[in-house]
Formats: sequence, structure tokens, C-alpha cells
Amino acid sequence: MATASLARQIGTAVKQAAKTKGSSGGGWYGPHMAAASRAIAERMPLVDLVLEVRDARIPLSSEYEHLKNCPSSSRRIIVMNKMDLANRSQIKVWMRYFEQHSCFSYGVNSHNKENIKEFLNFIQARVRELKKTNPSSHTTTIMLVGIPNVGKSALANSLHQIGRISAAEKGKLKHAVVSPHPGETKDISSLKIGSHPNIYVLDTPGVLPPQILDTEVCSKLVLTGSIGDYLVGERVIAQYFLAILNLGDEYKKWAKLARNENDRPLLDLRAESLSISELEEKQKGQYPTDHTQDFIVNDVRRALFETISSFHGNMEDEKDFAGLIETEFAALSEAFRLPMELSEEAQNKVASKLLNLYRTGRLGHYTLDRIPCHPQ
Ligand SMILES: Nc1nc2c(ncn2[C@@H]2O[C@H](COP(=O)(O)OP(=O)(O)OP(=O)(O)O)[C@@H](O)[C@H]2O)c(=O)[nH]1
Ligand SMILES: [Mg+2]
Repeated sequence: MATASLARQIGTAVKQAAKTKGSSGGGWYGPHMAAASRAIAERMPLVDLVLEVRDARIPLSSEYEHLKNCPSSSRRIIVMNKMDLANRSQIKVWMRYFEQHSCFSYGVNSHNKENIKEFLNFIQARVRELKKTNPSSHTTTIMLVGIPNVGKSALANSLHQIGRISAAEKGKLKHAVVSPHPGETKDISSLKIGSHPNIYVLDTPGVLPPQILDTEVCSKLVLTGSIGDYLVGERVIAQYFLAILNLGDEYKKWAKLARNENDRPLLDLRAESLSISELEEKQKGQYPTDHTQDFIVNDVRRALFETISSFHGNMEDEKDFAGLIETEFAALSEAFRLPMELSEEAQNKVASKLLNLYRTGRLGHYTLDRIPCHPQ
């Protein structure tokens, strides 16, 4: 399968980069991550609740290595963050999966206030349950752990903001650093999210294992942003995204944007495009946008839809598939208003712009992991 081949290519490149640039700096696992991992492991037994933050697009591939073989516990909750970027119907499927494995889980979008309010209520209910067994302690500490870039700091900030308002706290509003690049948080920091009883949340640096053997897991971590693009290069990551898009159904939703040979009035087309834009307008504020104008995003969707639907080759054939991706790059170059001749620089620009759109949810919702056939 072509995606598997691209995944292998990315996985191999990531591994190679980690080997050559690894602990001496540049790779994803350096002395800093090792130190963070130790500090988190030391604190873990001391906290009341552990929220293992994962990326809802990859609920398994984004698991935190340190908790992998730990038995499920009432002190641990798997939080599938960035649920706004994942396939909506899949969130419930994954919650059921975790329940079958005796794990508490919850889907959140850290940028959505209502969602965070509900999540905070859920946490408070869990805290009350835990306090029944240990009523002596007055302060509750919750630790957020997870791999880089899954949104731990964004979640900590949102919980702090909402919790502070509902507790009518007057203290200074704190702010954990949030960034689209992995590895931004360097130290453990504490933010208050509730009073009576006091609840504190600890934001921690993202930690990955020193080695990732599974090349497909590697590729998904790169695509979703847990491993820096610089290790592999944006072009091959964009190709990997296109491979996923080509084999899925998400692009079919853009059929109404396609140019119609029967001369459909342009106004109609505008009206339909607008209804998608209006929907996005409503969603704005729920996730950061990348500032690409709506009409360009519509052109990108149309270019992708038209290229895939006019492809008559064999998707199973690697050469045909690579040809399709090449054609998509050319069509995207036009949609992004870049020069027609696909120089290396132009290809890199197409790749970078395409990844931005994917990562801000403007090219559909994708859950990249599949429920395993056998219990883990
Ligand atoms: N769409 C969407 N983006 C989110 C969500 N939560 C966080 N992000 C974005 O994801 C990126 C990473 O967020 P951070 O909070 O810095 O991630 P982190 O886990 O703290 O990362 P490290 O500190 O590197 O471990 C930022 O661009 C956030 O704006 C979410 O629920 N939905
Ligand atoms: Mg952080």
C-alpha cells in the first residue's frame, strides 16, 4: 500500500535523524527530555490524579510510554485532546474502547470554553470520589502528562481560566506557554483550577521514548506535530497527508466546490462556498486559524477534489499513486497562487501551506489510528 510505503519512508528518515542528531541535540530525545521524564516519574506517585493527554487523532500512537504497561487505575484519565481535528464519530468509539480496557477517558477541545467547563465538572466529580477514600487531604493535585504538542499547556491554561472564574479567584491569571512546535514547555509548573477544595494542575514538558520502532507510529507523530518537521522535511510529510486524503472519504465532501462543465452560474458556486465559510466562521475561535483566506482554502479543496476524482490509475500501484501526488502538488501550487513551475522551493511552500491547513482542521477531520483487532 502506498501510504505504508510513505510511512516507512518517513519512519526511516525520523529514525535516521534521531540516530545522527539524537542525544547530542537536534533529535527529539535529548538530556532535557530525559531529565523531564525522571522529574515526572518522581512526582507521579505523589499526585491525586494523572491526566494522560493524547491527541484525539491518534489515541493509541500518542500514548505516554511511561504509563504503557501500568495497570489501569481510578487515578488516571486518558484525555483525547484536539477532538475538533479528529473524526467526530470516532471519539465515542474510542471512549468505548478505553472503557472496555477499564480506563476512564474523555474527549476535549482545549479551545472550546463550553467543552472545558464540562470537563472541569467531570474532574471535580472524580476528585470528590477520590476524596471519599482519602478525606484528610484538603488540596488536590492533578498532573498533565503526555507526548509533546498534544495540548497539555493549552488545556492547563483553559482549566485555569475557567476554574478561576467559577471559583471567583482574585489572584493573578497565570499563563503556560503554548506553541505549535513540539517541546515548548521546559519545566513543571502549577496552575490553580479550583477552590474549596483547592485543586492545582501541574503542566509538564512533553516526553517521547528515545526510540520508536514502529515506522507508522513515527509518521503519525510527525504528521500531527509531536515530532518536529525539521527532522524529516515538510515535503514528505505533506505527501503522507495526501496519501491519507486520497484513500479516505473526506475529500468527497468538497464535491460541491467542483467546477461544473454544464456552466453552473458562478453565483451558485459562490453561495455554496460561502455556506462552508460561514460554518468555519462559527468555528473560528475554537482553534487557531492559519490566516489563509477562505476563498484560497476553497480553491485548495476544489483542486484536490478535482485531481482525485479525475484520477484513473490504480491506487494500489505505487508508481500511479506517486504520479497522483505529483499532480496534486501542481494543482495545489496554482490554488495557493504560487509559480506554476514546481521548483524545489515552490514544492516546499506548497507542502508547508498544506500542512498548516491540515493541522488547523481546515482540510477535514481525520482519526489516523484504528481500533486494534485484538485486545492489547
Ligand atoms: N485544534 C486544536 N488545537 C489545539 C488544541 N489544544 C492545543 N492545540 C494547539 O496545539 C499546539 C500545541 O499546544 P501546547 O499546549 O503547546 O502542547 P503541549 O502538549 O503543551 O506541548 P509541549 O509543551 O511541547 O509538550 C498549539 O498550537 C495549540 O494551540 C485543541 O484542542 N484543538
Ligand atoms: Mg506545553
